[in-house]
Amino acid sequence: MNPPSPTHIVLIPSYNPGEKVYRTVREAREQWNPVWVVVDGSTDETPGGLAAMAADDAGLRIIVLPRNSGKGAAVLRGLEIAAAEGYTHALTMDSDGQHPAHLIPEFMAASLSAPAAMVVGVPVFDASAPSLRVQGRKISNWWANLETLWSGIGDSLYGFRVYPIAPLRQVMKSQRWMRRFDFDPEAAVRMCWAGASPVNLPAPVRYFRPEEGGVSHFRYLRDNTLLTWMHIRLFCGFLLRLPRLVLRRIDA
Ligand SMILES: Nc1nc2c(ncn2[C@@H]2O[C@H](COP(=O)(O)OP(=O)(O)OP(=O)(O)O)[C@@H](O)[C@H]2O)c(=O)[nH]1
Ligand SMILES: [Mg+2]
Repeated sequence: MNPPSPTHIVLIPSYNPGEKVYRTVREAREQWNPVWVVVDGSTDETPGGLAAMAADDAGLRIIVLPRNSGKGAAVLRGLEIAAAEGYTHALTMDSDGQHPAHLIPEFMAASLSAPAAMVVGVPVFDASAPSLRVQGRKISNWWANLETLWSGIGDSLYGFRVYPIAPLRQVMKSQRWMRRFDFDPEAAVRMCWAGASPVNLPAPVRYFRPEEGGVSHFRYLRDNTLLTWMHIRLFCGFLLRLPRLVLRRIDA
């Protein structure tokens, strides 16, 4: 079995993911040690199933939040515990089987060779991807690139990333947003502002049909409203930081 990393954890926020979570966690464990799952008030049977997996596996830890508080809030909870235990970096991935566990070692290696950077997955879509989602993310990517003065964010929405924990905690604790689906894009932008430049790596993403066990909690109206509001406040933050961003770009 892989020896535990003293610095890098895999962190999986999970909310009612269905059966796919077991395979996701197993595949992540095959690639990395330790793997932590933050169960965010799930009401399906996965809290019990995951606890049973962890009972036989010292490299797997399940953190249970009693109430659903959102993807970003669940990640932050994991980061707080990881920081207290001396870990410095976290690879976040979804619990629903869409992200490529086999690329965990490659992403961790990129982070180990550039510890101050944020390693950002750039999605490679196959035919399973709904075109509305593929096209829709171009809008979020365009805004994220404007808000960072084109600092090189390859994709603003993909949650398969390695973050340095200390600056991400600082960014999250400095304001009350980024707790739900606004976590991934707002983290990309604010981490760039904080000076963690992105290292982009391609990573395939899969979309499963419901009959294949695919589960999505993304709600078009609710979450696109959340993301629109997020880009409005990020744009205001961008205007405030514009002189600093321009100076940084000139110095680079
Ligand atoms: N902790 C936590 N995780 C959540 C919550 N909602 C979703 N997630 C997790 O965040 C990840 C992404 O959620 P999805 O609903 O698949 O959203 P998505 O992947 O952006 O959207 P799709 O492309 O439609 O699947 C999954 O691992 C979910 O289990 C939540 O309220 N709390
Ligand atoms: Mg998903």
